[in-house]
Amino acid sequence: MKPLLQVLAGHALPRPPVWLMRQAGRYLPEYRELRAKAPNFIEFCLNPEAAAEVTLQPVRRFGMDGAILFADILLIPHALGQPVAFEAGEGPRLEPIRDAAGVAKLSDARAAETLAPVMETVKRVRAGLPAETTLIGFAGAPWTVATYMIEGRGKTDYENCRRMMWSEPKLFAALIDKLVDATAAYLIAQADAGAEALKIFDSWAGAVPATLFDMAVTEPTARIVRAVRARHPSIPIIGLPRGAGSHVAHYAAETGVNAVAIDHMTDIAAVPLPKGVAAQGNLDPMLLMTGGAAMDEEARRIIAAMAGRPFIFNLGHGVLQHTPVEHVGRLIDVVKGRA
Ligand code: 1CP
Repeated sequence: MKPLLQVLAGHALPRPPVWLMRQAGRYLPEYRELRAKAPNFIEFCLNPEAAAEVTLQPVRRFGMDGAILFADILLIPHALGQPVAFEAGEGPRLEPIRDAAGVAKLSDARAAETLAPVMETVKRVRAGLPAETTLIGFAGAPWTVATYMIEGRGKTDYENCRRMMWSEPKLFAALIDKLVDATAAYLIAQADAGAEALKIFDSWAGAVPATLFDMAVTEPTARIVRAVRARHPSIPIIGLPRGAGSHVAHYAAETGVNAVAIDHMTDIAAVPLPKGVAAQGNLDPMLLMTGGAAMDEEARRIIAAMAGRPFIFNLGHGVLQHTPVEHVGRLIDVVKGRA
């Protein structure tokens, strides 16, 4: 079995497998070159030839144990009919959904057709990957995707989301229900196409008021996990409840994920995960940017702290845009015991 899949099955390996969130992307010159040729980011994600190529770029250069499908969590709102645009240097812009009419307009009637190119990307990547490398498909978790759909952009204080959750819980639940169904169908299609593991990114889980955490994060994720397992009983699923702090162990137990990605704010060795659930993480992406002896030491410290447990080396969040390419190569060498 491939090393990453062994760990996701609950086994501890002498050397942890490694991949990095956002390992494909703007820090790589070969990514920037291809990206510059695409008219816009959504079209780039929905171009199987380009998306398969950028998925493979970091694996070719550095030999990670996992390849993460090149796509974006905002393909789901796009597929449900909500206009999504990426403005250069400004991040995503969506027409915000704030009322029942906005939620009612979302339709999954054409979602499978819109997302079909992603499945073609999955097939191409599977065909082009080294035998030991695992292809990880993914989607955003309903809460994190909803933050963009409600606010209309990233990097906010989630004020409209929190207002809706508290004052119009039925409306919020209706939006989450649509996202659960669309996301489960999307992940099942990725698994049908050849994804070997799946990841559910709840990047903004840390913004949810504690009282509402289960309603917004744990339960929607658990529903997606159950739906995927009904079709693909043995596909491993990684959850990232980023910023969830004290909720992480509860999230792991209640969602039924096989692995939990731990952010860099959390002491990874101290998280009480259920038996057999793997941990993934959690080097600070800033340390990958700054590099040097401090990076090597921290990587070795994390590996030593997780020895004997099912563990996948990764960052606590995505590779930052201005990260020197050499630092990424060095980190992979350190984790693989080549340096
Ligand atoms: O023009 C560009 O090149 C845009 C930059 C970019 C890239 C490279 C975006 C826009 N998305 C992606 C790819 C991407 N996004 C991947 C595949 C590449 C890889 O991981 O190697 C994945 C898994 C994502 C997932 C994603 N998109 C998340 C969850 C993971 C995380 O980083 O927390 C989120 C929150 C997004 C939204 C998003 N996509 C892009 C931007 C600029 C943003 C907004 C981020 C924010 O709100 O701060």
